[in-house]
Amino acid sequence: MEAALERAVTALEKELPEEVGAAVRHGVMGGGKRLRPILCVSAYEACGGTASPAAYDLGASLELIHAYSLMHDDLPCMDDADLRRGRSTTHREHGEDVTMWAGAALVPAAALQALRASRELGCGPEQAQSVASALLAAAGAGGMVGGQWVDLLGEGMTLGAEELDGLHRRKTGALLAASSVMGGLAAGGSDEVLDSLHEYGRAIGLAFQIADDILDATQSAETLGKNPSDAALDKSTYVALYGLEEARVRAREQAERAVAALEEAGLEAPVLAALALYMVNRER
Ligand code: GRG
Repeated sequence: MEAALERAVTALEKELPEEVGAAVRHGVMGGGKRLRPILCVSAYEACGGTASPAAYDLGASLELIHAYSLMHDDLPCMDDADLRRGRSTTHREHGEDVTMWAGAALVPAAALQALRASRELGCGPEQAQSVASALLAAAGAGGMVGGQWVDLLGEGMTLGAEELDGLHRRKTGALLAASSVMGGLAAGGSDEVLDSLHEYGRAIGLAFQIADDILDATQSAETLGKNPSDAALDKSTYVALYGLEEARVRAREQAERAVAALEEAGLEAPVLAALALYMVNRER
C-alpha cells in the first residue's frame, strides 16, 4: 500500500510547485492505518480479483481523498488541529495557503487514479466510470463534504440519534462504504454481492465512528496521535448520547451486522470480517 501511495505522490509532485508537492507528501505519506485502501483491495480479492500493483493503485485513490479531507479538516477554519498521526498537521508545517492548494490538487488526482487503475485492472470504460463515480459520490456533497458541513454546523448543539447517524453516514461512512464497493465493482461482483458490500460498508462505517468517539473520550493524545477534540469543540458524540458501555455494545453490534451482510450473500471474506472487528477493537 505504501508503495502505491509513493507512486501516486511522486507523480503528483512532478506536476506541482515544490512547496505544494511537499505538503501533499506530508499529508499522504505521514502514517495512518490505510483502512480505506485495505478495505478496497480486500473486497477486490474477496470478489475473485488478485492483489496486484494496479489493485493497490485503486486503493490509493481512496487514501488520496482521505488525506485531503484530514488536511482540510485540521485547518483553523475547521477543527483547528495541531497534531495528526503523531506529528504536526500539514498546515502547521507548510502553511494554510499551501495546504489548501495541496488538498485541492488531491481530489482530481484521486479521480484520475481511480479511472486509470480500474482500466489497468481490465475494467471496460463503463465499469471504470462506475468505480470512479462511487469514489466521487462518496466524497461529495451527498457524502463526506455534506457530512462535514452538518458536523461543523452542529457544534454546540445536541444532536439526536437519527441526526448523528445521518451526519456520520455521510462524513465518515460514505467513503468507508465506497471502499469495499469499489473493490467489488472493479472485480465485476454481481448486484447481490455489491449490495452486501454496501451493507457491510455502511455497518463498519457506523462501527468505526462509534469506536472513534469512544477513543476520543478515553485515550490520550500520545496513543491517538492527535489531540482528543470532541469535548473542546462541543461536538455531539455517541458517548454523550449512549454512555460508554452502551456505545461499546452498539459498535460491536454494527461490526456483527457487517459480517452478517457478507455471510447472507455467501461471500467468503475472512479479511473483511476481521477488518469489521478491527474497527471496534482498535486502539487508535
Ligand atoms: C468544505 C465543508 C467542507 C468540507 C471539506 C474536510 C472535509 C471536506 C471533510 C472532512 C471529513 C473528515 C475529517 C472525515 C474523517 C473523520 C475521521 C474520523 C478520520 C480518521 O480516520 P482514520 O482513523 O485516520 O482512518 P488515519 O490517520 O488512520 O488515516
